[in-house]
Amino acid sequence: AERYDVIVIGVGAMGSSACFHLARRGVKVLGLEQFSIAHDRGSSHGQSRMIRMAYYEHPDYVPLLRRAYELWDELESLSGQKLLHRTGGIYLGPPDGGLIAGSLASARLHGLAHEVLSPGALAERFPPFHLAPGWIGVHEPAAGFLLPEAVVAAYAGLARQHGADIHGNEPVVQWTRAGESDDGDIRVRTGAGEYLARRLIVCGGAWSVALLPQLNTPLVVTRQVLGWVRPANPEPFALGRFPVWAAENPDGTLQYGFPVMPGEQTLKVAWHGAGRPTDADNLDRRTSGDDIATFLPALPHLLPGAAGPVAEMRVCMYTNSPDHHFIIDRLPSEPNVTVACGFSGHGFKFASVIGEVLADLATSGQTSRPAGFLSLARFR
Ligand code: PYC
Repeated sequence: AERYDVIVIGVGAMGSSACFHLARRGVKVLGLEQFSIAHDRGSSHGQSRMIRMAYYEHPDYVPLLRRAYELWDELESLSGQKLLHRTGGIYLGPPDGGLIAGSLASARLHGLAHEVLSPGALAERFPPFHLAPGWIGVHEPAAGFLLPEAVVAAYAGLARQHGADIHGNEPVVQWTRAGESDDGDIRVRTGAGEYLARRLIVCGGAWSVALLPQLNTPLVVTRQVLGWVRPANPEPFALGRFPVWAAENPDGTLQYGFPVMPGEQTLKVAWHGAGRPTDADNLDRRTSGDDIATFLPALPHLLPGAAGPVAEMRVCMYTNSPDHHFIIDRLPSEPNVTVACGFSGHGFKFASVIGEVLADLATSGQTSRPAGFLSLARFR
């Protein structure tokens, strides 16, 4: 069996970044991906992923986001590609709701640039948006979106340039501790062969459930639908004029969306809430009227000019942790195995820094990045 310093299972958002960070440190790394590199079967496809700093989910994410932004800038310069569009972001909802109150709490605690918009100011500055009675808006200039497929391909390509072996279309059958005599090495078996490594990183997205029975923490995989609608006049929604946005529903879930991409006539809108539970291998990729109902009825109230026929839908997955916060840790029962999972529908924007943290944890057992709040200890 060929021997590596580190094997990474899952070369999606987190895994491609981990492979890059490891390889550029001179670590001998193998990335194993069951589908092609930058595929549309998991959680990192569908044209765009939002990035924001005034993090309503918890202020502890903000220091990680600062580093994530630095690393996104670095990825753009290393790859020579535009991967992050800073469009600004508009958040809409009741002032005491999770989205507005949480975003403002993070912005104020960490001194992040933002502006509270009264209904009058919003109407003047961002006319396409309509506020419900009693709502306010928050504008965050640093927000925008990433191009997920291009990011995964760029990280995998750069990892290869630094000497990483990245194998696409090679599903992992099993990983085990190789035995005491092997000093705790990890053995990974795929359909094509067997590999040994000192350390293993598992970032299997929705497949983490099957890959990590030792996790002892339930992960719920859900089916999520992304929609593209065709407004009568796409111009006000064009990239360069229109921001990314999120609006809070009464149940705390969000509607959200993106600008019209250059050369296109449709804009992406979707619902951020846990969809119907699924198994990663049995995801129903067909779409129906029930799926349309998750994003289209909100548009006439929020963005009347954007409401139009549905042009396309795509299906992806969330892997939800019990508290909807990420899980980044070494396995207590297998300290040579580092895991990153449970991104719960808000992880992609962190992929640049998560890869760095995974490289730290796998090589030295610790990281100077403030990711301790994401450890498994919180569930014990
Ligand atoms: O992570 O920013 C996010 C997000 C918005 C909607 C779904 N995820």
